[in-house]
Amino acid sequence: MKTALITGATSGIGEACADLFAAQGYHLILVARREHLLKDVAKRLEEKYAIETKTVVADVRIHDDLSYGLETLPAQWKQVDVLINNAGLSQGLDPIDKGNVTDWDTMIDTNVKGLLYVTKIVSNWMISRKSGHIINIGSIAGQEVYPNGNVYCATKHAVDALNKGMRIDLLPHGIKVTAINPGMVETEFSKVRFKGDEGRAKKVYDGLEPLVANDIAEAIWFVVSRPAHVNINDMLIMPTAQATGAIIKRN
Ligand code: NDP
Ligand code: 8X3
Repeated sequence: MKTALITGATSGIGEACADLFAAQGYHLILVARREHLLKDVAKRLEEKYAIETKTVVADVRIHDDLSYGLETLPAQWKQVDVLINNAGLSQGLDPIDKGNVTDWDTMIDTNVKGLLYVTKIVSNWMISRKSGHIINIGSIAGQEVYPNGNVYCATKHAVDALNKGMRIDLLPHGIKVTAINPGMVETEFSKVRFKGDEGRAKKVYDGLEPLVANDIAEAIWFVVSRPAHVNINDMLIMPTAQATGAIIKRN
């Protein structure tokens, strides 16, 4: 039986990955801040797929809490085959001179530092077993920059660099590293970016068919299920209606 650790498992891409990996018989370690949602996801998947789960209620930005939550897992749960570094967010969409400093800190702390904190702990577990696969959720925003995307794009460019760096550093240990870089996926992402403004969030997807979270989960499953000698370094996945970060065809 294999185990996947998924950060940001209460919603969107992370929840879809939890569902798909559970369907494939994986045991799951699910990490996020919203305890009630995390427990609901875990219970639903245990009942539906007869798998086992562990939930770790933690904010990936707070190193000591995260470290305590992960390091106190029973030893057999530290045999993680797949880590999906998915927890992340955008806050605001403003020109650089108008940006909110707290929003910048939140994005940098979550998308970059949080991903690093999780990776340091779990990569050590993988190193001791000389196997594992780390999936980093980047973005089209990590491949190019779009107007007002400044700091979010910078964090996802950092994920792209870390993805490459991890692959080099973990090569001697037989650990695969892959970046999955989606374009627009309709999840809670825009609602979070616009701080609960549902109308503004909905407008992002007006007149086009965005990706859904399961599209990304399926791509991740494809990557993870390749033979041992094959690694997919990265994958850029866009809605058909989106050519670049900012060039979108709307009806
Ligand atoms: P959602 O908002 O639906 O999900 C984000 C998840 O991250 C939630 O489960 C949330 O859980 C968790 N999370 C956020 N902050 C923290 C934190 N500090 N500590 C722990 N968990 C946290 O968005 P998506 O599913 O769309 O986003 C998932 C990833 O995909 C992100 O990295 C995002 O940047 C990336 N992405 C999204 C795209 C899109 O268009 N939707 C496109 C490209 C990339 P909780 O609030 O319970 O902590
Ligand atoms: C999220 C996709 O296009 O809003 O990473 O930056 S986008």
